[in-house]
Amino acid sequence: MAEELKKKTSDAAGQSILEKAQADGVKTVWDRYEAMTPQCKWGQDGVCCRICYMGPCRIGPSAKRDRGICGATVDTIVARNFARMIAGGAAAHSDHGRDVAEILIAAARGEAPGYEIRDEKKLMSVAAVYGVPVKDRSVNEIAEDVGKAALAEFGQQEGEVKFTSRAPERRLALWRRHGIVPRGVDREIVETMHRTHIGVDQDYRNILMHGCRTAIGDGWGGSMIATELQDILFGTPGSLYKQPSIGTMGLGALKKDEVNVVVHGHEPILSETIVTVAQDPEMIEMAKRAGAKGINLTGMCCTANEVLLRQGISIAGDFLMQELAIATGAVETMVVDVQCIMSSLPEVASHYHTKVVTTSPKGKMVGATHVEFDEHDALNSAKEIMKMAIENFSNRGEVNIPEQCETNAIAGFTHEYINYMLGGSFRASYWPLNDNIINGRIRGIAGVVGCNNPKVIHDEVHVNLVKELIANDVLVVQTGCSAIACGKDNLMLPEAAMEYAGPGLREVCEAVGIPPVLHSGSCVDNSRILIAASEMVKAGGLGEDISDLPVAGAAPEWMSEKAISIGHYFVSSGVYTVFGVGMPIMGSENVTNFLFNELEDIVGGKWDLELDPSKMAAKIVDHINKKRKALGIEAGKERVLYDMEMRREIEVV
Ligand code: CUV
Ligand code: SF4
Repeated sequence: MAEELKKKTSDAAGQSILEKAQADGVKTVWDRYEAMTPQCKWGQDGVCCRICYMGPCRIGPSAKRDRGICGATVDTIVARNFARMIAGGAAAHSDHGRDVAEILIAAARGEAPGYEIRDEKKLMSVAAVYGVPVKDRSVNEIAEDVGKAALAEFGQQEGEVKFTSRAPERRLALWRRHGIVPRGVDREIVETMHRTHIGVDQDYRNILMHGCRTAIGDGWGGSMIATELQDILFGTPGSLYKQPSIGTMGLGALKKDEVNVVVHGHEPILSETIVTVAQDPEMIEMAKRAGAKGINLTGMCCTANEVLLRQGISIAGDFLMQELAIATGAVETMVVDVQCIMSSLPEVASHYHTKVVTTSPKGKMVGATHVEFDEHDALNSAKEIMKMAIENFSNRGEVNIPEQCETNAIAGFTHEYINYMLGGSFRASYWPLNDNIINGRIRGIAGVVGCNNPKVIHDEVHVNLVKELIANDVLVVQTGCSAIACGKDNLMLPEAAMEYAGPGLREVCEAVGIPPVLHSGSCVDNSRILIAASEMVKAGGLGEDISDLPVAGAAPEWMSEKAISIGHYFVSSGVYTVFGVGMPIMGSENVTNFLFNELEDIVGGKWDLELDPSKMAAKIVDHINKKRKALGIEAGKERVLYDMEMRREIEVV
């Protein structure tokens, strides 16, 4: 049994609760995955087309079926499917960004009590990008105009999405040359849907280049708007308080004797208000009257990252742990908004006392309680949810929170904070970072991001990849569930540098007092990595463009369309990006070759696929070495090869 569990998740607490869930007769994602295997090979390779109802068509190796009924080649079909994934992911991030813009406007007008402008510095920097006048105007007047300018980016039909102007000059020039600067966020998504309708764009290269434009509209548009405007409303993590947050990570963050409320999903609009309400003395008093010691708020998935970064709220788990959290029997309420919420939650919750509460009109679930979150009356919506949770405390059955040592993680390494941390308030700058890369202490930087996927052992690929990278003096920057995976594994503490980092990286971490693995936030916060990379270029000494930097991206356990959009905007921004698990393009040699090779000559970045974390690390390090060589800053360092002993050491968790 124990061996079986280890093949599902590498999280020890997760294993014990999974065992409990099985004993309780609860079906989890792993059971459903098993029931689904063997999975459809056509779908996995991206060669199944359902775009029109002459189909479905699937292209196989047999010459008889080498085209769809409409005549589409396998290249067209695979490219269209991939482009639609980009559009789906870009739509999700961007619709989130749009919501934030609307709240910012409402807050500035005084129509959203509870929300206010918390980071004026960030407001001013965004106002400058949008050309919003600031002289002799109140903060709220400026904020309203910034919100309107951001909102207009979605429906804009002509011109350029403004945040692209933050990219290095060369990058923007390259995008312009190839006609892939997004005109408006929504426009490119809609155009992707149009182009991929039956009988429109049939040239796989042309489809995928428009995919670049759409994805850039996500990374440098919708996602960046979400991040920047959230910072304005809730504070830029790290920089506001001149220190990052510290929180607990893992199922052990749930508390036996307190009312446990888990916020799960993506938008801090909701969770920030729940944080406020959880600290309300009146609510705490109510919890005590119900027999609890207090209220314990924890997060799940990207919402968790948002509230950890800004508020130091603990994280109960990543994507594959949402059902397990409920199976502890300790969760009074799981409050969800949008994205990555498993449809199984109400069913799982029905085995326990847990209430699943949906809050967004965009995301309802049969079997859940819907409390619509009204931003004009946010506090009362949050209080209603909190009261339900408190009342539910007495309905608890058996509770089993896995004993685990407390895993802390430091989080909040936004580009503003990195800047401050390295240079101090007065000479804030990226130069010290660049300098450490040039002198070879830090070999390069890898962004390791993305989801979990039951096709691989939960969290194992993330953790093993990241450990090998830091052993090779690669500083790792993380977001999303990948960040939670490594945080749970104690990699986001300064001590981790002593234990796992190579000598150069260790020296830098010790001098600055940072972990070797930096938590930069949620999925939309991948836009922070784009800005950090642009700042590195601007600080000098490492080339003229993001594609010159010794950096790489990875999503070792990805599953969502959002991950594909993120991958494609990293590539389009000039970053070598390697995914794990598999990619739904392998059915077309031409598409694979275009994404894995040809694109590099066009945009300077390219895709890659590698399932084994060790080989993935090797590819990233080799790529970084190649870039160092081109910059003339080879450190003469060979890649550290893991011998068996080192590997054993690493595997002892
Ligand atoms: Ni948006 S997209 S599973 S929560 S990182 Fe986590 Fe992150 Fe993927 Fe979802
Ligand atoms: Fe088949 Fe072409 Fe219709 Fe796709 S668009 S389902 S390939 S006929």
